[in-house]
Amino acid sequence: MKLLASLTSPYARKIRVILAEKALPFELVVDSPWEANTRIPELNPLGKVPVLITDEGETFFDSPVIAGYLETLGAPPALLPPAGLDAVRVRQTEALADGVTDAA
Ligand SMILES: N[C@@H](CCC(=O)N[C@@H](CS)C(=O)NCC(=O)O)C(=O)O
Repeated sequence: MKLLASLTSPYARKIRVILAEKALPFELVVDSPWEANTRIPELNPLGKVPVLITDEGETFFDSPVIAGYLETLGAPPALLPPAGLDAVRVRQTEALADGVTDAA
């Protein structure tokens, strides 16, 4: 799979940490939405990184969505509870971290 990301994006860094924790092989494609020749708007209507392209050619964007997709691959360690209140709590912590980053 390919991760399209800028090297400074904290959202992309979150995904890179998950990929490293799970030892999932991927190709990092450095792409910045602010560059004139960016491919990001073709892949993400929101025009933001990170974007993940799976080995099957499906595209996922928005880091919580990408994190959820990576969890479905089943590679240890599990980073999200499968369902229930614990899963909601983890999502809330992620939303808080993303919100603090958005505000910074
Ligand atoms: N909610 C998104 C936020 C992604 C985001 O804001 N990425 C920034 C880089 S850190 C971006 O691509 N900004 C481009 C723009 O706003 O035009 C996620 O979690 O993936």
